[in-house]
Amino acid sequence: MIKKSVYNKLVKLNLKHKSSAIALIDPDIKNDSKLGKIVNIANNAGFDAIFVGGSIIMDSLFDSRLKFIKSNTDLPVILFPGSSNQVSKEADALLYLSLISGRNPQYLIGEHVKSAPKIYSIGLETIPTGYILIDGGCKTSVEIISNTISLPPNKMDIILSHALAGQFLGQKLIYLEMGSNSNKTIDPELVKYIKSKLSIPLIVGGGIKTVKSAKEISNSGADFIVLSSLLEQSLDMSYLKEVCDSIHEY
Ligand code: 1GP
Repeated sequence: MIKKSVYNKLVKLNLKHKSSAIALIDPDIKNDSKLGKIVNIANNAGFDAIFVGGSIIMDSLFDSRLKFIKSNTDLPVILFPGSSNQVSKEADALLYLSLISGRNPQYLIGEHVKSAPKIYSIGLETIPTGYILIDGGCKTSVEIISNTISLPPNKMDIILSHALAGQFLGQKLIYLEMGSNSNKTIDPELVKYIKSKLSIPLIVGGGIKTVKSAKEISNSGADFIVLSSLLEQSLDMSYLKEVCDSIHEY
């Protein structure tokens, strides 16, 4: 059987929506007791896909939680790996992340080399993604773990140069990240500026916790909006529905 490309599926989503909503699930022990509820909201609030991954997993149950998520949803399940250890045949695809805002070779090529033989042997689809950290005012887990620094949000041309470099290197997506649970979101003006110059889809995430902020980012041209903390912390189906509607609707 020929598997359909998950990347093509993602791109097609945006033919019917203003932006698409992605539920990011951290498969860590902290979410163990509420994993079923989180997946249920991802399925029924209007999300279009699920990302699974985290900077650190505090036990060895990554695979079994991923299996649980996959067996309880029909949405595409895409790995958003914190390291080469978070590669699994249970997922439909993998964001093959290059942390292009940083200059740490481990996250530009090292983790890729370590994971490549496993990806090859399980036949997992890879979606090359340029990952760009933007400073939200406090140090994020990704900065600590990756030993990189984020880009200042007011240096729009520097951020654009990174995004374009990612595109020219062959990335299929650019992800602008403010950090999970950030007090700020990426500035919609920055999203608009980057989007106006890129010809590949743009993902935006970090700190989006209200209908207002989701709508602003979506109106500014983000193709995909990632929500994690709101989902984990509120578990409020009707509010999450409102947020997803505001992401989808023109
Ligand atoms: C983090 O962009 C994501 O990688 C989501 O951030 O947890 O703030 O929604 P939040």
